[in-house]
Amino acid sequence: MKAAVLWERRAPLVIEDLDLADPAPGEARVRIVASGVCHSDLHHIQRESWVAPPFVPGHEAAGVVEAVGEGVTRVRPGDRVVSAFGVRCGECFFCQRGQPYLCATPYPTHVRLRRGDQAVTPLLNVGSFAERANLDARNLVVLPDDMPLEPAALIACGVTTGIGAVITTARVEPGASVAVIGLGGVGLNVVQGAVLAGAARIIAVDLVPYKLELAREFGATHLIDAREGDPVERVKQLTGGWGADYAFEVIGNPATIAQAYEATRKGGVAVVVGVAPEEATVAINAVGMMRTGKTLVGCNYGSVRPAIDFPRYVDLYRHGRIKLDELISRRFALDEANEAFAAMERGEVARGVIVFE
Ligand code: CND
Ligand code: ZN
Repeated sequence: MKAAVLWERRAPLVIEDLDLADPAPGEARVRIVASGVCHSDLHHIQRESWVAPPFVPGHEAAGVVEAVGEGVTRVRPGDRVVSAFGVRCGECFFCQRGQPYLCATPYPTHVRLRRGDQAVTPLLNVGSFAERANLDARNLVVLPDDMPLEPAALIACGVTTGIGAVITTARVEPGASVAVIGLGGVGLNVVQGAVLAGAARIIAVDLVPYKLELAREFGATHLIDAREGDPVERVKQLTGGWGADYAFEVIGNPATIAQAYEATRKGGVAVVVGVAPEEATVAINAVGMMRTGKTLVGCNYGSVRPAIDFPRYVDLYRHGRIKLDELISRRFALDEANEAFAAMERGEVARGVIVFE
């Protein structure tokens, strides 16, 4: 089975022929049809991270179930599915509290993929830059027959994280002002989440003119090119001098996280969506935190509950209330995976998607 493998941090991905084990108890073997290209994969490729190579990237996938392991009742062969990433055991302190995105159960360690004697890790418990993957059945959500798999794949991360940040994490209310810093596959979904929430002012910030244009198409009302000066001052100018009710950082950079906090008005909410480097810290004036009464909140996976929220996003798409096809700027074959990341780094795509025959 063909898969893209990272053997060494910062090296190019290599297409390999891997052996895939039979699905273990609780797993389903899924033939991957589409896998979105998310910056989180690139962080694991480029930065020191908690996942050691070799691994197969890809955590934004949809496909068709081919076989199921012992005890799997959620899905059957032939089901078309989208997969969440990570682990949601349903049993731990956090899952019991209805916060499965914080699940405390460790990732499984049994070997699903190998090349010869070498075990290869599926990134984030998915590893969908591969023709097939054994996926934790608890992560799978069955799709209706009329839901195409390419847009469905995006629900697995970018859509859920971005829209979830607005709707589930921050609970933006109608009429609010929202600033979004970083307009990639995730940030554009923050923009369309703000539209869904009824935000009145949606201020989109990026360094790339094409991203600003995309943000307008997704519903941004004001655009800020951050190359032209401090975006914090511009956000304040557009919000009566106070700052936005809500500001979202969707890059993963301590400097822009601080910008999001500064661009939030007194009493407002700044949301950290971007994944910063492991050791990074953010400098925020301490007494200002008290005086301004702002909330600084982290958004892990859009605070999502896949079984509840994925079908909602499918329905919103089917009723024309959210854009998914428009997020797919370019399709790549698996052996173009390196080029797919390069296109993302050059700012040329909203989302790239790896598609399989
Ligand atoms: P992508 O690379 O598509 O977008 C990032 C955007 O930020 C690009 O449009 C850049 O031009 C823009 N940008 C970079 N630097 C600046 C700057 N200084 N000022 C303004 N704009 C800038 O990435 P993505 O949308 O796939 O992912 C964005 C982040 O979200 C990334 O850190 C990823 O790891 C993270 C994320 C978080 C979660 C979660 O659960 N919270 C889930 N998935 C991805
Ligand atoms: Zn992602």
